[in-house]
Amino acid sequence: MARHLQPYQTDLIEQSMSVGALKFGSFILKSGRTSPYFFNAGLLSTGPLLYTLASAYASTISKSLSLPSSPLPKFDVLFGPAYKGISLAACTALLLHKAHSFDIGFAYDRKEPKDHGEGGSMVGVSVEGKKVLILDDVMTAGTAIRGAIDMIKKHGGEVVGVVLILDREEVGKEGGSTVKEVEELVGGPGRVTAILKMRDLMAWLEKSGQTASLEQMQEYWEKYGIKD
Ligand code: OMP
Repeated sequence: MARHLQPYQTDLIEQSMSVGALKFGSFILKSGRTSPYFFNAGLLSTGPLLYTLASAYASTISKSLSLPSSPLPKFDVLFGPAYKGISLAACTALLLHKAHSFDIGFAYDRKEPKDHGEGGSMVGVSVEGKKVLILDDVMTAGTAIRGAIDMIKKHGGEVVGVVLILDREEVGKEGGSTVKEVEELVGGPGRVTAILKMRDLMAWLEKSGQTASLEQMQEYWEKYGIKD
């Protein structure tokens, strides 16, 4: 059955394409894999683009929480890992308040701990004793997310979920699903959600008749896509 894309997903794909944040071609990833596509969230850097992105994050979170048997519990703090996660989490906390009436805190980390003033490596509301949702850009093998989970645990917070722009739906080094591995760390199935998945990008390519890119994506999926 054809995959149905929500308007906010199509908007995000098309606006990302228009500024080169989503590209199809040949790219070497952090994991060393050669990928036929790359998503660079750092290029979503105008007011209108940030609005599109934060609205999509807020809709994804709100939709996930409103499911009758939501796997994602209510949370207290939205955490954006440095650097890219910081502005994205700030904008999303604002949108969650404005458009969905959520009252949540916002926090982020410093890559270089501060040794004067208030000091430390965490900024924003304290995560201690709180339920924390991590917001990040892209997940491939889960290295970046695992670092953020460890950081929050070290500061006494409980990570209850992860929300991403793009879940690349890839297998990890051991051959298992990265999402499943990360879900195990944050409370079980359904705790990792994403605005877009690799299969959404393939559905969009198919709908827009970009067959050459779609074929390369299908080849990559055969090699590194999750088997479910
Ligand atoms: P993992 O840490 O392996 O999950 O890779 C996620 C990170 O890879 C992201 O935070 C980015 O730094 C980078 N990345 C992208 O930004 N976009 C992509 O499409 C792919 C990657 C990547 O290198 O895997």
